[in-house]
Amino acid sequence: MKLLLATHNEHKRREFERLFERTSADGAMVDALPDSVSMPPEDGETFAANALGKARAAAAATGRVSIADDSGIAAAALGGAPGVRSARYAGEHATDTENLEKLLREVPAGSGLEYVCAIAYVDPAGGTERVFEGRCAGRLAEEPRGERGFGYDPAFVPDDGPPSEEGQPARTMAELSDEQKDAISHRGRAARALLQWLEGGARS
Ligand code: ITT
Repeated sequence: MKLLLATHNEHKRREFERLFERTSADGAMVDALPDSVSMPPEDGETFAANALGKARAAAAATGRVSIADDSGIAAAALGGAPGVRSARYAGEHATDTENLEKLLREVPAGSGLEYVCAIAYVDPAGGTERVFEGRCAGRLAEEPRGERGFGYDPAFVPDDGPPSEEGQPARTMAELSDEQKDAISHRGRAARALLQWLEGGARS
């Protein structure tokens, strides 16, 4: 089974490819979205609404079964912001670095964070639509660390990450291996829920 992945974010695409490769018992795979397919504005109030908008647009443009990811970070100190606005936190065309720097300026170190990911599944032929959600709790690092991952990962210390070396601070998501991130990440959890549903044969 091949699903069209409605994202223009290369980091997300790579994470989905490896999550599907490692998790799918039936060899389900994701195909990249053609550049010609444009995504709708992300103006929903929830991750689920935005993910559904992207998956529906890809399914309508191609006629293919499509999935989309809408994700972000919620800071307790900001009442849950930036949330669905995480990609545009520091401005409409902000880079990952600008967004990360703004979070480090505005949120106290050690305060609570949560990553959230909604994955929408849309089958245009059968009319089936589903949304799967995954979360990962953590807190803001004292300073950014690590070269792996993307986005807010250098500032995000997951609560259930692997133990750090003696005398070293707890590891950020950007200091984890791909396998370690996938095991606890919001996207890993949502993708496994999707695959379990797909491969359980309950697709109607
Ligand atoms: P598409 O809409 O094309 O999928 P996007 O980058 O615009 O790509 P979103 O609107 O879902 O995606 O925005 C997600 C934001 O949350 C973006 O700022 C990411 O950097 C951040 N984010 C999501 N998952 C993350 C992760 O696993 N690690 C770090 N940051 C993440």
